[in-house]
Amino acid sequence: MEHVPLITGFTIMSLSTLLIYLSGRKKAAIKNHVMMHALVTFIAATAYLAMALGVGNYLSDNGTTIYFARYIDWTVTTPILLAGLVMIAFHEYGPSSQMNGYLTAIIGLDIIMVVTGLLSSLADTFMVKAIWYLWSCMAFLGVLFLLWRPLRKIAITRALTTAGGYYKNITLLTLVWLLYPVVFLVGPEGLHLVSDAASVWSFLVLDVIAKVFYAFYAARVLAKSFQTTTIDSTTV
Ligand code: RET
Repeated sequence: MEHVPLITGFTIMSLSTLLIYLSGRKKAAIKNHVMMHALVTFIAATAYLAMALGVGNYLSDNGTTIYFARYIDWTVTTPILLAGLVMIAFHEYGPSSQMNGYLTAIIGLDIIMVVTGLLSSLADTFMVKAIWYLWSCMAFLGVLFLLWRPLRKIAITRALTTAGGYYKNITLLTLVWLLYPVVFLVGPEGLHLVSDAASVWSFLVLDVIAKVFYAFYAARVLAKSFQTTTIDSTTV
């Protein structure tokens, strides 16, 4: 178990939750998005605390530690991040929009991606590990396809004020998310080319970009799209 990166992760995610909340709570136009991002880091802080305290860390027969809290974190936080993007793509559709089933589809694929990633991590033989890893990658490709094809088209044709913001956000998200399967593959849960410590540190760096940096980036990009001036929320 890697105490230093796990406690570091807990500290960064806790402080980030406060910072994201405090910096965005008065921006009425993007408040919903700010709350979603603060919830993501809050859940991550909780997961890092559980991992640091040794709750849900499973030592498999071949000596690999599997952190269940990490997969529970991803199962909850990645749908929140994707839901934010679907909402941006459908921005100008109005409150009656059912989002054409895209919300259900993208969250479904995303949850399958995370759960089958966990199955790959738990598998004993190389073959079974590889099958679940590839299955997870297929679901991930489905997520990326929805973001880059139908949802991007919808954002361009309908969500005129936020289309640019949508594009910038999916670009950053795709670049960072693509690194997760790479870190998994070279880490102890995959080919074991690097140590548990290196793997935990790498996931921490990715988490800071995907959850914390992305929160501020998305808030800036969206606020620009809306051309909002800060409004005191008590007046709205
Ligand atoms: C796994 C391993 C199996 C193959 C694939 C994976 C993808 C994981 C991703 C995780 C993203 C997590 C984020 C969390 C932030 O809150 C499960 C590692 C494709 C893309 C962004």
